[in-house]
Amino acid sequence: METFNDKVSRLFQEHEELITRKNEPVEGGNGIFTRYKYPVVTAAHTPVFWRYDLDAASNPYLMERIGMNAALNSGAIKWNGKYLLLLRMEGADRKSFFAVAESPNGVDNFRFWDYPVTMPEDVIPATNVYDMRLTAHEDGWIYGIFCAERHDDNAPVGDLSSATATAGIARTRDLKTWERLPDLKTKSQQRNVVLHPEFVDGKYALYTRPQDGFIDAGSGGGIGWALVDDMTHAEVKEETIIDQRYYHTIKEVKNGEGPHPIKTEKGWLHLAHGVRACAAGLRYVLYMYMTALDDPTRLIATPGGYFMAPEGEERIGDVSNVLFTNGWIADEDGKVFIYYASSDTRMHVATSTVDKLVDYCMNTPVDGLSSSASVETLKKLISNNLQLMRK
Ligand code: M1P
Repeated sequence: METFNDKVSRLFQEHEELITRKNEPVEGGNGIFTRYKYPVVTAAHTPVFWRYDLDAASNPYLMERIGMNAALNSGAIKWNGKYLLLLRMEGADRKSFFAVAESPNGVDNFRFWDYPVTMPEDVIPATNVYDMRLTAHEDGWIYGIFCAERHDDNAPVGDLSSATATAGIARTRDLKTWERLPDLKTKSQQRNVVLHPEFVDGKYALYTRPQDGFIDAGSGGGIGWALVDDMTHAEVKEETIIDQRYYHTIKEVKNGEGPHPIKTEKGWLHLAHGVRACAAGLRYVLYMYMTALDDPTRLIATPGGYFMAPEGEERIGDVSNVLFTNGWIADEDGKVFIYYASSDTRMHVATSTVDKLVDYCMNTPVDGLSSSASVETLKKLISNNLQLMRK
């Protein structure tokens, strides 16, 4: 009969097999990026000692005591030669929290640090925190901006669902000890706020996403931009929309900046999410755009349509039909690791290069905003190709 210690050994062995499983690129694809066969981090990747009480006296049946529900929307950073994900973990109790997992190669062998992040709550405490964007800023700090969610105390008595979204801010020098800064002051609610890595006109620059309510981006217009004097008392005084939403596009209902943009010779390379509505609910896809180096508010490339949409098992999960990203890593050799979550459940990686992504942005036709415009764009490509093929 299997003893308690045998069961413990089995748990650790199965877990080790899972986290050390070699990941494989999926052959084929569209030439823009490469997906990988397995998710890089799931709830099951969390250490056994997070979920089980390993004391035979207090847990004779060796039952899971603290359930993990999902591993999703993760910030990312290259740190001491390792690929780090700052994960949004969600427990069975629906609370999200942050935890770091590191990999030697960016595509597999992600191993959690022993403890999750202790995020100081010496501001107005939040009920839930999630979706951190990491920015190693030129001021020397690593900033984490995330959504701090609180119950909306202005909601009618008995309404336990209404909430508010605010940008929480913290900074660190080692990704272990965090200093909490006051939340971002803005006129509207905010989610998907991201810090630009460089000073602009001597100020900190933020990508924002003004929204009418907790869920509804409404009149917010799109991805905004704001300059801020001081991150220790960050306040958005003026906000301009730099990436607008349009009717009948992949970002008709909402959009939001992903990770901070990557600086390239041709401009700032952006990755974002766009949301449309359909009979099945909301559909979240990833899209890209580029802005000018001399003016990061000026769009210079707006490839039409989505860059990545949910496929296969990615389409199913806690919130189905969702791809979401808030982390990528550009290596010194130009390789880019795009970390994305599917259906608010698990984390994946896709790889590409800076050159390919810039080419994608510069040469993918823009969205002409109507069926007839799309047909004209398609006809142009077909006709050029037919001429080439007949030569
Ligand atoms: O459920 C999909 C996503 O919904 C929200 O994103 P947005 O604010 O753009 O609608 C966030 O709650 C995000 O965490 C979640 O993945």
